[in-house]
Amino acid sequence: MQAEKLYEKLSKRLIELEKLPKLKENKTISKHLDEKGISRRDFMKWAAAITAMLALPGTFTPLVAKAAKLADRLPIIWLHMAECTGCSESLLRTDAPTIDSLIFDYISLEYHETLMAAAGWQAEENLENAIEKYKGQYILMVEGGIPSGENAHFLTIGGHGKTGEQNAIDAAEHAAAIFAIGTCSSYGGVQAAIPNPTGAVALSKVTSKTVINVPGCPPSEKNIVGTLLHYILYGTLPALDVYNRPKWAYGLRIHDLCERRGHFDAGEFVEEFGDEGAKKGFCLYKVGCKGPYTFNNCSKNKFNSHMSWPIQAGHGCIGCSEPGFWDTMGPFEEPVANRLYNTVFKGLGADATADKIGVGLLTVTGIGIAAHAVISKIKNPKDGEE
Ligand code: FSX
Ligand code: SF4
Ligand code: F3S
Repeated sequence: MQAEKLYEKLSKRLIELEKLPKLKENKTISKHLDEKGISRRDFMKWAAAITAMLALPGTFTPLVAKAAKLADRLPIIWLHMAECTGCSESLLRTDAPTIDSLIFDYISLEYHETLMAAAGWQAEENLENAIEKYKGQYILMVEGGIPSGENAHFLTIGGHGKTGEQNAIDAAEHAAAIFAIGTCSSYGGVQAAIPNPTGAVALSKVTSKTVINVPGCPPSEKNIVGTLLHYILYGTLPALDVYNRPKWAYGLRIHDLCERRGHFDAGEFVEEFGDEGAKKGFCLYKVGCKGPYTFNNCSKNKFNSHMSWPIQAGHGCIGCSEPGFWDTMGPFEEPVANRLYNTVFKGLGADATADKIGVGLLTVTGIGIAAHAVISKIKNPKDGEE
């Protein structure tokens, strides 16, 4: 769609949203941010960054800012299943709250087990009331894998002892949009690792409705907030990849966005942790980096108030936003080498060296790294495996 037409469409959507009542007695977002010491200038800088992240032209920044202001018009129900709560923590527990985490303070979070004061019977009633009151309007966000079928009892919640699976099914039924937050909810996660004793599955396995996956263990706060703002802006689902991940966030591989990529192309690798190559910031492929098989934008968004990300910190990517990574990407500090694995590159497991990985991936993705890979082969006499 042409930019002007899209601008018009999104503006109209926001005008409609603006007519909806505020769901809680909120201060304006400017006042909310002001009280936390965040200036309007910082807010607009943040809106510009989100605009770029959502692959929209810079002229859309005022629309993104407005979408953030209207974030209190849509009710959100956030359920916890089997997980570590790291996804919520990624968003909420920063020492100096970022604008992303403050947006979550500001939205109308009707139900969130970690944050609410209610417990037991009262919590259960709150959930039922929120579903009833906002039928067909609420956004459902679910964190955690879901013990299912005959194992569903492994996750039993609340006064009436409902299973997590039943809660997820009931909440999904009347949701306007459904987001699986984190790898556990997107694909089952750590509790679904072999032998999966609780029969944990992805949210998409317990509902027939479309689920947008926002994986990562945990996902970055920007990907969580970006997903929400995208929905506020468009009111429709984003373009998705084969695993139902938004393409704006998961369209490229870690390897394509990596600051160490130049070293991969030049055949400069860390051979073991702590060596000279590690000190020089060389590529981590040989110490297990799974960046070539993992789709996410971590290098752009980073974690801990956007401070760092795994590869910047000196460890390879462990593939945490791919399905079944606990089983398929390990051992985490060894290269994939000759093992088979089960990502979108299924069957590409016969790669013995980093150079071959480059060539192998080229045939699948068409991304032009063959020339570099061939050059690095020639230039890399220390690589004796060939
Ligand atoms: Fe899973 Fe979220 Fe990993 Fe943890 O709860 S994606 S275990 S970071 O936190 O679901
Ligand atoms: Fe970066 Fe890992 Fe790719 Fe090396 S293998 S360039 S460290 S993503
Ligand atoms: Fe996960 Fe790899 Fe990013 S391990 S956090 S997808 S760098």
